[in-house]
Amino acid sequence: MDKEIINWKELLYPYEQAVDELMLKFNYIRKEYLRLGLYSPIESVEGRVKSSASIIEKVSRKGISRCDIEEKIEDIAGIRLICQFVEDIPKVIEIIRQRAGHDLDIVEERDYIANKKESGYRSYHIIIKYGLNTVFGFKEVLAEIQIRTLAMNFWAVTEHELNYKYSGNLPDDLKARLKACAEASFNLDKEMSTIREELMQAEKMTELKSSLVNNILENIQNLYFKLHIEEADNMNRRFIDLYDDGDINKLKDFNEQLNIIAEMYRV
Ligand code: 0O2
Repeated sequence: MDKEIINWKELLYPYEQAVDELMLKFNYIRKEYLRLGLYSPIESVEGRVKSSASIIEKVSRKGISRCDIEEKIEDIAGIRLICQFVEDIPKVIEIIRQRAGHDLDIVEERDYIANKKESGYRSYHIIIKYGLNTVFGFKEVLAEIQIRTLAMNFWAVTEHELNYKYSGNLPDDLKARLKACAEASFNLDKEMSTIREELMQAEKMTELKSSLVNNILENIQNLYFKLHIEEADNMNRRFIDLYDDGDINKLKDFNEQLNIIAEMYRV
């Protein structure tokens, strides 16, 4: 292996700039969603520059020449985008893909969610090429964006710490327990998504019901105003019965009938 001294400060500085810029950009995406009163698929943004020790470890583990560090180590600059739900992940991937050719280029995508790693690790990785304007001119660096849920992140951080403590030699029983935890946390993600879907359906039904009720009441009131008192009374009684019954489809039918009657009296 080549033995020249590496000026780590010089080498890592552009990566610090890349991490700072990318974190700012992704935080602004989140802010913009919130400013518009929308749900943000990005829950939080993290970033780090790989330590020189960790780069050296990877270089020797992978047999990479030191002069190829910048070309072969793709995660010197690392960004982590944490999502609340699994279904947010494709949305975040799309946000990044749409920026390709603008302020970044996509080098490779690795789907460790569809194809989990042997350890149980799940995340979606996108390797990007990111352009920087430095004092010395334009420079492109590689960066790795990891997209994962809160549950995937909890697992990965814990497993990473344990691996560090055991210097990468986790005992077999611990490995097996961690794998089981990875499955449990993936099932938790799936269950949370189902619950969220049900909640959204319930919300939709509540919105539909309140818009139907508003329309019905407006039509009944208009009948009164136009002095079709008997008809209005009759409709009001039917509405109260249907409302108590709680069947949204009957309420929908009734709303349509009322719309027709309201149209008739409008002429
Ligand atoms: P750190 O501290 O995050 O920098 P590799 O051979 O796995 O080291 P490769 O093939 O170049 O690396 O890329 P890969 O596997 O797509 O992504 C590497 C990064 O993904 C790792 O960086 C971890 O952050 C994460 N990762 C990959 N596999 C696992 C895993 O089994 N468990 C956990 N907890 N994280 C994983 P580093 O350099 O390992 O660590």
